[in-house]
Amino acid sequence: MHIVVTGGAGFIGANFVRRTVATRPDVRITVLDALTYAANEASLDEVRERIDFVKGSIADPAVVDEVVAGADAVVNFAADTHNDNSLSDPWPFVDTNIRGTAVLLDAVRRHDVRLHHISTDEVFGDLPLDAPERFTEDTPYRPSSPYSASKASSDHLVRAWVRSFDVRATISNCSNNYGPYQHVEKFIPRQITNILSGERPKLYGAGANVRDWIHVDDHNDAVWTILDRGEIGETYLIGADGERSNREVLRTLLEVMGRPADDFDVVPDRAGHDLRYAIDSSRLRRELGWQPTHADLDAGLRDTVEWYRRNRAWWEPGKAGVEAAYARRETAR
Ligand code: NAD
Ligand code: TDX
Repeated sequence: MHIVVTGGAGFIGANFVRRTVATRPDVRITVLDALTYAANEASLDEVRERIDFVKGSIADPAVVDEVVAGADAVVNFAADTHNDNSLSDPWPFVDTNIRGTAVLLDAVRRHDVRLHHISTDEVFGDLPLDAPERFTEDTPYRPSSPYSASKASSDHLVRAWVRSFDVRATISNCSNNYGPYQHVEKFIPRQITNILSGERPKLYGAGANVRDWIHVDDHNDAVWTILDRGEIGETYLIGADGERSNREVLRTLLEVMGRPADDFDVVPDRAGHDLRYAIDSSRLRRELGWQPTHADLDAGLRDTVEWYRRNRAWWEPGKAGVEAAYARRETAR
């Protein structure tokens, strides 16, 4: 089997490539990645000999056509992914997430190649803080940010190409991922690397917002489950029942890292900040037999802290630039 992994130098894509190389020696992998600021080629160092790598954008029809021709499947992780960035400049999100997905769809249609499109639970908007309800495959789309609206658009495009042109595609919407190789702009790595750099963690507002955390390996196992057994044209929600407020996650990180519980700064809140995400993944579990294996979020956070401690060379070069951009944005607000 020959798969094209777009966005394979990013957080989830690189973990997917590494895991696939380790567990499925029969799978040939071509990574297509534009190597934006969010990519880190070092994430692929240990598997580089085992894969083909093409630098290029999913929004470039010529490159995409060449890479997709002859593949059996495309797994589309490529996207602009940070909500905060989408608030200051939405255009790369429109270009990659919407136009890029359309270019990919055209290519898989032309070459009759299977597509699995990676999406997010943010397409559903948010849920009230103190309510039992969770997102399901039937929840209406109600995205809040330019990022989540662009991901919602991409999902609609995939469904349109399935229905109108019989493209063989599946979609998954996953909750918040954590684990190794995540960019330091994101919540958990930002706080861990702040502490490791002698800076205080930064909590948006009161920290009451809830995210539903899943280990990146559980997400990627679910993606393979859908590639293996998913029904064409269908959507599956991926989540591991890991709901926690940002304040609670930060408390755990401070404790694990031996810092006092109040050793953080409260900074101005994100505009339009979604309150709560929560995934009901019973369809994926019932119909395809997937189960998460990293059920213990505290243990997963401890391992993640340990990974950033041991891999300073991976994150340190980009850290100052990310913090400078956050500081600029804070003063602009
Ligand atoms: P990331 O920002 O860490 O990595 C994105 C990768 O895509 C980078 O390597 C970047 O260079 C590449 N890329 C960006 N624009 C490109 C383009 N035009 N052409 C080719 N490559 C391009 O993102 P991530 O956190 O690994 O997310 C991967 C996917 O999973 C995204 O589609 C995202 O929406 C989705 N997702 C993420 C989460 C999460 O918690 N991180 C949760 C649910 C869904
Ligand atoms: O410094 C911070 N302080 C803080 O309190 C940062 C960076 C974030 N936060 C809060 C905002 C969110 O409530 O933490 C929560 C998580 O923030 P992010 O890591 O930016 O993730 P989120 O906005 O929830 O989106 C993530 O999950 C869904 C990914 O970035 C998306 O790509 C994915 O689709």
